[in-house]
Amino acid sequence: MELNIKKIKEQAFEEIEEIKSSEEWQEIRNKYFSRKSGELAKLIKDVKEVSDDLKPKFGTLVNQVKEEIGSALDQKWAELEKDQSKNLDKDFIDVTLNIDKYKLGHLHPMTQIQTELEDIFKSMGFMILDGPELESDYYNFEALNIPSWHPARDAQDTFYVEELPNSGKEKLVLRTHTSPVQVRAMQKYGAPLRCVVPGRVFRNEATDASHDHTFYQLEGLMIDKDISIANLVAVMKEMLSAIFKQEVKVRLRPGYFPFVEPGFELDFGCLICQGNGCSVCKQTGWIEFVGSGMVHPNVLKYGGIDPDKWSGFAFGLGTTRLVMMKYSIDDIRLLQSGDLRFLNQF
Ligand code: FA5
Repeated sequence: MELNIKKIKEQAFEEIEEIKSSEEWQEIRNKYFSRKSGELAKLIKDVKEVSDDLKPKFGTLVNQVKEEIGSALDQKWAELEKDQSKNLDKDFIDVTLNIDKYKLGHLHPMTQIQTELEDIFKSMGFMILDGPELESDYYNFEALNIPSWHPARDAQDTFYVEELPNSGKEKLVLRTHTSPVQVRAMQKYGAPLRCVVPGRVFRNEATDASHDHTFYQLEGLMIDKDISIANLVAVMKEMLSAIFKQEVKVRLRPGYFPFVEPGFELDFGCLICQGNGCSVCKQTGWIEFVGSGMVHPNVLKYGGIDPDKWSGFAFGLGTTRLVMMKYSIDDIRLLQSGDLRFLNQF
């Protein structure tokens, strides 16, 4: 009996020494401590079989071995836990690690400003509309009071799409401005009407630091009873102050556009020199920014709106120029260059 107890103790210690995982630990623990079939339970049964005078001796011995195996198992468990936390240290992921290498993209500065403008106008009750970039000659010119013989067509030369002979299709042009959506919106929604139309426009012209062949505009139109130039100025000031986060001065100069009467060029006070004169404002203290005016009665009629009952203002601002001013960009062509060294600055 004594020999058997010794053998089981040695075997248990050997097996505990070999344990590598919590699963193995559990297996060995069951092997010795299981109440029904465990090795120690078997030894206790054997003690019951021995003569009464030997029972205390073997009983004490079995309890002693039971304690020794139990504490060897406890010690092994502590070692396993320590190893596990060492492994966790090895697998640790530093979530604060600088991931500059994998830079996420971002919105183009044009899109950023366009979204900002849309939010500002939405807050003043304007709808955001869209129109076709490939536009009919009719909406781009005719319906804006610019018939085919009109000299104003020269100011906005564009790219014409060749018609198929006898196709009966409308003559198409790459739109030169966002103004064609004025008449489209009037026809669709009638009066009263408040909308802005952001979008891309095209002109057949030589490029320089402030002119591109493809650029962005935002058209604005407000038609209601008793609309006056004061409404136009108020809306422009509100929009500029929201974009530049400071109060901005505006001024109107007479300007000619066949689809407005009277027409204006609207300038704003240069924010780079605060109106004192610099190279950006060409020493004038003012930046040319928006074509605008009161919608011409003929255009209202093209849109199906009675000019005796309704009046309105319209404007077309150069969004690309606004972006240049906001971020002090000195060459418009950079914006469409696709050059990441430029774009990553925004
Ligand atoms: C027009 O396009 C008129 N449709 C604006 C208008 C709308 C007037 C409603 C009255 C009522 P203009 O050609 O001036 O106007 O262009 C408007 C703005 O677009 C300019 O003030 C300027 O900011 C911008 N712009 C014009 N040409 C270019 C160009 N080549 N490159 C970049 N921006 C330009």
